Amino acid sequence: MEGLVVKNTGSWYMVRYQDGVEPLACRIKGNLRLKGIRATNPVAVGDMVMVEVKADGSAVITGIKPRRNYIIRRASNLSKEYQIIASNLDQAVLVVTLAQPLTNTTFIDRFLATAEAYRVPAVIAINKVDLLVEPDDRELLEAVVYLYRSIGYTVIPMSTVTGEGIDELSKVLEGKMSLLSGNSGVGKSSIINRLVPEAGLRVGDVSEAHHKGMHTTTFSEMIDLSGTGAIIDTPGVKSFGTIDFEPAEVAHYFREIFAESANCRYGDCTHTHEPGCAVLQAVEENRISQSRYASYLSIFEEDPDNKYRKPQ
Ligand SMILES: Nc1nc2c(ncn2[C@@H]2O[C@H](COP(=O)(O)OP(=O)(O)OP(=O)(O)O)[C@@H](O)[C@H]2O)c(=O)[nH]1
Ligand SMILES: [Mg+2]
Ligand SMILES: [Zn+2]
Repeated sequence: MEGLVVKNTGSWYMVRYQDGVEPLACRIKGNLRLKGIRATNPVAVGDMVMVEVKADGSAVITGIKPRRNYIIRRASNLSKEYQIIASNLDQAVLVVTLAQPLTNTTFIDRFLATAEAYRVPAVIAINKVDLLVEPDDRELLEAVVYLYRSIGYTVIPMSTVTGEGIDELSKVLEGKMSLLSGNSGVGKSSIINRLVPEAGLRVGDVSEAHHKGMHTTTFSEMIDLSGTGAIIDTPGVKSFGTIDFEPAEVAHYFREIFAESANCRYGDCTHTHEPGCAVLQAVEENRISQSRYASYLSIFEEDPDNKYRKPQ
């Protein structure tokens, strides 16, 4: 039979094969692991899978149907292993915070670039805006909202404490299969609990929220929304390594850099040092943000597979 993977608990995969029936706990067939040789998880939440139920009642995933799309990250910056975060998505919501903790812009931009590369529309939710009360914090919030909206992304400032932005997020999620991703402690599970109170997801303790390496959610799980659609809660990720980007492709995944690159003198411009580079000029003139450009460069410089080296 066939089913949808709704939860991954490490060694078990919960597969929904019929509406209104408890999902079936499945193992993976041994040789399925070998096929996804570099993936730490050959099967991801969102996958449609083939399941075989044995005579003894145990269930085994024997195959994965082709994925429409997925979000993937390098397990760590230097690692060759990758992790498929979720598959078959209508959109990915990146949850970021500008305080407790501060999400760094490189992380945001690498996530967005990956979403572009794998053709998953991305939305940015800026959570915990209730904590941004000082004028400096409000200014930072405005700047971040302006930056990403000007590039063309939907940005939703929100708070699970005051309820700000919850209705707007609800509308964006309606009828869609969405991934919720971001650093640990930004409030992904809190957001889902606010949207679907009966989900009862575990959220981090306020007093422990700042401790490094604390992950409250340890497994990915799909939760049905109250209306139509579903949302996938995921464990927080610390860094976001991009996978297999050809150097010449990277600019394609930064919308505003790509638009500007049409005006570069050389067709194979890497936008790092070339004369007549329209991107460098736009950075100089603040039409492309320094932080976005720095993120663009970081993909070249930190990617171990990168064949491109900056001239000394
Ligand atoms: N001030 C404030 N705190 C929030 C808000 N949303 C969540 N929190 C708190 O942030 C902490 C972390 O929330 P979680 O929902 O566990 O965060 P998470 O992103 O699911 O974290 P992981 O599961 O570790 O990836 C908890 O103490 C929440 O109560 C918010 O809008 N404002
Ligand atoms: Mg969580
Ligand atoms: Zn250029």
